Amino acid sequence: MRSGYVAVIGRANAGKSTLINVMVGEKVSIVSPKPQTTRDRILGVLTEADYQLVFVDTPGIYKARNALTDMMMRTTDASAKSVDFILYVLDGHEGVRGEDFELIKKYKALGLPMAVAYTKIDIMPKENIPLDMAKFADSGLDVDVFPVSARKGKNVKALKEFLVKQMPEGEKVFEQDVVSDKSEKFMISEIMREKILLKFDKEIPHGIAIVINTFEQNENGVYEINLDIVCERANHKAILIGKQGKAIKEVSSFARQDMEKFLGGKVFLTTYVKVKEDWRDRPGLIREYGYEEVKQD
Ligand SMILES: Nc1nc2c(ncn2[C@@H]2O[C@H](COP(=O)(O)OP(=O)(O)OP(=O)(O)O)[C@@H](O)[C@H]2O)c(=O)[nH]1
Ligand SMILES: [Mg+2]
Repeated sequence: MRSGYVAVIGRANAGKSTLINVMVGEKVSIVSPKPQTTRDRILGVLTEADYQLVFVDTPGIYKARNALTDMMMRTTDASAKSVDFILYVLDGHEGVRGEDFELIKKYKALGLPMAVAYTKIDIMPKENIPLDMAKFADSGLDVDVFPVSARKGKNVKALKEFLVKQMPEGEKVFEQDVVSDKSEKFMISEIMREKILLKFDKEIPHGIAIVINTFEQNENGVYEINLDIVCERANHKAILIGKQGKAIKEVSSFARQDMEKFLGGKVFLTTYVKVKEDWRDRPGLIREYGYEEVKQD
């Protein structure tokens, strides 16, 4: 049996979470077209008869601008340590940048084996792929590069098989049926945040935290979920609620449908919008909203 941890690292919005979800075969991490979607270290576990791959999803690398993003960047750096392998994810359709080489060098310096997943090849001109591969060859970085499309599932199997071969011999770390280290409650709050990321623009989704007040199943088997959507400004609150509550109703309805799919049962969802000025710069509130720094273990 081969088993081990693969830290999945890269710039914000590169496609890390999408790739992990596809490899695990279940949605363990939310996805959106906006940077800084993932805020926590999330484990996604893939178990087969002869191997277990534990993917470590991480917050995308982004210029930190507040205490929360600062903490997210520390989480990413800590997550890259004490793993068996680092998979650097690069958005192929955006092209390889000098910054990517710098980051690959930085993580290579940790002394761990590493490869690159060059993703989103389904939405880019095919002729750019060999040009970028040549850039890698010229960079002098000795690293395997896998062009893939997580969305179309292209080359994902080859990448998976490669990763399995890189894992040490050993027993599984997680039981057969475990796909994530996160609780149902965590996933519920993430589903809510995902729908907000998808519906609202600019700073609004980035300034959101979700607080679950109630999460229980009543005698009829219905999940009763009550949560707060915390935003940073009174004008954000007005936009989140919308005219006659239209916006919040719509986003809550999308979230409820996904929660029902995830929990496999009916959900009764109530949402409230609250304002906490600049909570992303207030360590006490950051902690209260469930964001904890991951220390190297
Ligand atoms: N066309 C295409 N889109 C993709 C692919 N992989 C990811 N995306 C899209 O890219 C965007 C970002 O994907 P995520 O998986 O959230 O990216 P991430 O690297 O986890 O982002 P952060 O958590 O913000 O760092 C989403 O809109 C995805 O649907 C792919 O293979 N093809
Ligand atoms: Mg992500």
